[in-house]
Amino acid sequence: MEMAGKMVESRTVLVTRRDGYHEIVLNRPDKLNAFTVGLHGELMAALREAEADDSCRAVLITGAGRAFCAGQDLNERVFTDGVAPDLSENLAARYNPLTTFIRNTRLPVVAAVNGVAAGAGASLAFACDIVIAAHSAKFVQSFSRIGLIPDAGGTWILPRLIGDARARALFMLADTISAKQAAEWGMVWKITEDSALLAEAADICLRLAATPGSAIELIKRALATSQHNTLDQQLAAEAELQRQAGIHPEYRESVERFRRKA
Ligand code: T3D
Repeated sequence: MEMAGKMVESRTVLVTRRDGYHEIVLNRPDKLNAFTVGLHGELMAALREAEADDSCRAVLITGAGRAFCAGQDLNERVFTDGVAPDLSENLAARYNPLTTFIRNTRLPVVAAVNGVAAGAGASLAFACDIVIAAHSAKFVQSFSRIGLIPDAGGTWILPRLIGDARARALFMLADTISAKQAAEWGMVWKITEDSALLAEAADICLRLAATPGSAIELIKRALATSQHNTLDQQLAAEAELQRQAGIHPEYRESVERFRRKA
């Protein structure tokens, strides 16, 4: 996995600091990279580290082995003496902060879905800014099969990506969707040949790294408010964000470069 970058290995997440971006690999291939408390902790630490690194301008998340992520590790859910776990605690402590972080970070986050993305594993992918998928990848809203509702932002994000009718049926029927279908429905940006996935993801990250980071951050903020604003409110929000963009040195430098035809 190591190329030019420096690799730091931890138990359930692998991080490679590449030139301009950090690559984060979910690394529990035997369990299809299902979320444990440990994986959550390492993933959040990796994301926070990327955000704190001034040389990092994008993040790539993918999975080791044949899966992207199979959602919550169900082996962590033990019903001791018939006592049910309070799942809201895990959502509040882990899944919700993860989704919020990805949505709010200054960094563009690219998901390279290399295999099955199930349950909160699919929610993780859909929380990312740009999602590409290998031809053989698939998506399943498996929550209802085990008596749960979609979480980690899934009920908010997926209907906005594919519309209520499709999201509602996927949530209730838990059909498995191919990467091709996902692309046709607008769940993902594009699909690639399996062997080309990581190269394509790297290319996207390098392009993002070469784009003014101020613009990327403000685009994320504009899209966040557009989800609930009226048109008038959003026009006002755009004006304010564009004000901020306009006084950023990256704008001035980019315009001057254009005028020099450099
Ligand atoms: O609990 C909370 O905190 C609330 C939050 C919940 C968020 C959620 O994500 S709920 C949804 C949890 N995820 C699932 O229900 C998906 C369960 N997995 C599957 O349905 C299937 O594994 C897949 C459709 C993803 C893939 O099927 P397949 O046939 O390709 O693989 P497999 O044979 O089922 O799995 C391979 C191994 O991974 C197997 O282990 P083994 O027998 O070889 O030792 C399997 O048990 C393990 N695995 C797969 N998913 C999970 C898992 N182990 C633990 N947890 C999993 N989610």
